[in-house]
Amino acid sequence: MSILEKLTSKDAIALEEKHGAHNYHPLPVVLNKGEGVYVWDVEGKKYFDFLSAYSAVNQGHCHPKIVNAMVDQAKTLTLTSRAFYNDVLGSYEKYVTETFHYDKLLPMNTGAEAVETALKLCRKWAYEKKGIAENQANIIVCENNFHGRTTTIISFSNDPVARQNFGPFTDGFIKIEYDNLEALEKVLAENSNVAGFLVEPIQGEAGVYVPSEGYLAGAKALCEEYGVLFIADEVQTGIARTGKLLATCGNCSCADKHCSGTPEVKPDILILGKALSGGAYPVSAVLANDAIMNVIRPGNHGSTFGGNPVAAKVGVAALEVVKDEALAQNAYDLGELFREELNKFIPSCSVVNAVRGKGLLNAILINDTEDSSTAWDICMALKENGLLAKPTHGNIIRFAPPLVMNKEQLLDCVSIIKKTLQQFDK
Ligand code: IF1
Repeated sequence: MSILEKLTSKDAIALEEKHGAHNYHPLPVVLNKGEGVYVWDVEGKKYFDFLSAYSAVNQGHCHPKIVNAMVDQAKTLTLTSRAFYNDVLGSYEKYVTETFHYDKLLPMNTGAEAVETALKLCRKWAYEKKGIAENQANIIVCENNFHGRTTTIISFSNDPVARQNFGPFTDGFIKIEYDNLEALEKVLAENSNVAGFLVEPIQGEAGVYVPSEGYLAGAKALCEEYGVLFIADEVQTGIARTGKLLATCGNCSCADKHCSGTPEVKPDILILGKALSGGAYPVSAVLANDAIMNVIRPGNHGSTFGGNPVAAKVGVAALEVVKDEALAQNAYDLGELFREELNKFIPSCSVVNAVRGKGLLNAILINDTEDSSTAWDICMALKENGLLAKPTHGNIIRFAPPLVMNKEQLLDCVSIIKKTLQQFDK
């Protein structure tokens, strides 16, 4: 078979099975086109995308403004490395730092790289500004976290599948229960060597755990009290996904499309990724004010592609789309509608226990054991019914459509979800 021949789904899956590492277990669907809230498989079947590449495609698939920005820049200058300046990076850094109200931005590519950057920045600040003895800094993290797949990041994961046989691991992390301020205060009171607290505003992979009202504000206040950096990993929750520009915006009322306020809980270090590029290109970033970011000096940290001109142009276009199309407000409104509709339906369906989430980051809890295949089976049935979603852990199905979805499309998706769940009702 010529590699140029049109592949069937079966062919494409066989090629990956033979020639690709088996580091994923995808749903058996082979996509070859995306547009807005829709994707198509190689046989031409159309689906609603209810995963958005794990909240990277918030702006919808192949958004013309983002794609055009990428193509135009790619025809001009793709990569200079940071050995030289380029004429795009500074403007991108200005735009993004003014959008999120920080002095400086350190550009990277993937979410994990940005998390690693934040950890290094936090440690360096702790040694050079807080005065913690070298190599003694601890960073507090939460049980059931997900921050990426590098060796240091999995060092503080408690997911055995993500950790097994990848040791030895990196020291310097203290794990506490998520959404537990007493646990945080206890560790802060007992350890003078704490540099920072790394937290997801909503734990996505753990099953879309939304913390109690006031948790993030309380954690930030404790960090301030103990002189510890509050580090928010908004790789998945950021860029309008939860109904605000950032999940740490909390109940900030700046509904206007250009956020003029500052987040209700302003992180000392903000980590962005995924939808910072609208899913068109790997773009991530770490933002902080000068008192923190200026501990980084030439040669301390970097990346070949970090801050490349294509990423910079794509990042600006992706954020402009979020603002110009008021995607945070849309995510807020449609999220309320989605949970309202499912909460009306759930009492009548034995296979689902609850729905939870914020904005258009939601999940349903399936009424079966974690090791059952029910959630997977439901996702397979959703696929047959024209909607793509995937379980997170075991019996939880995450629902995260592109934020450009309209009310009519959302209600169509709710109908598909309800019809499918009824197929499993006992
Ligand atoms: C996979 C999960 C989601 C993230 C947060 C950092 C990163 C991620 C909060 C790292 C990445 C992705 C990774 C991808 C699947 C997906 C995922 F299932 F793995 F956990 F979304 F929940 N912080 N999440 O969610 O960003 O390096 O991937 O750009 O690894 O399977 P990345």
